[in-house]
Amino acid sequence: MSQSLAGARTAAVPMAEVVLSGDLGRPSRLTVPDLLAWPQCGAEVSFECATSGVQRHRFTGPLLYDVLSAAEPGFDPARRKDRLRFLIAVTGADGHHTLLSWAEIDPDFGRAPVLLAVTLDDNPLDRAGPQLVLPQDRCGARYISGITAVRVDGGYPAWA
Ligand SMILES: Nc1nc2c(c(=O)[nH]1)N[C@H]1C(S)=C(S)[C@@H](COP(=O)(O)O)O[C@H]1N2
Ligand SMILES: [Mo]
Repeated sequence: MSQSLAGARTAAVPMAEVVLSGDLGRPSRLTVPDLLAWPQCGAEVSFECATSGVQRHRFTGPLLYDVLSAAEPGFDPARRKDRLRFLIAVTGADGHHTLLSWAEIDPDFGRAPVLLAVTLDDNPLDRAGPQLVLPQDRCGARYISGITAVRVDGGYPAWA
């Protein structure tokens, strides 16, 4: 096969991208290789699935907190109370989604070491897209795979 044909085949399977949007000074689109730019953490986790029982996996990737902090959320970092209004919505390719509070992953509050995983059991997630890893969760339902969008929203409470 010619070089150009091989290249065309590779290009035909687009690399997954995560759209970072919302109340951010620096919104962006990130591929899994882009996520290697942050310090990588590892997590050996087990979680229970309501339908398939207990699963154990090893994940690596950057902290969600680090990636979102670099995108400059629209709060004053010096004012801790300002951060408490912020929510993080994470969406998978199949539409499965969940919400986290900013405070849940903030080192001044919940300090949950939530990852945007780029490997699952030593396999890269370049094509599938990153997976949300929440070592503190007993249940697997928030381990969203094939993440396509992460939206940060500081509009809560809506009645303020
Ligand atoms: N995108 C996406 N991620 C998902 C789900 C899903 O339906 N869609 N299911 C969740 C649930 S309920 C569990 S238990 C874990 C592990 O699911 P698996 O056994 O299908 O891998 O993935 C989570 N991540
Ligand atoms: Mo599940």
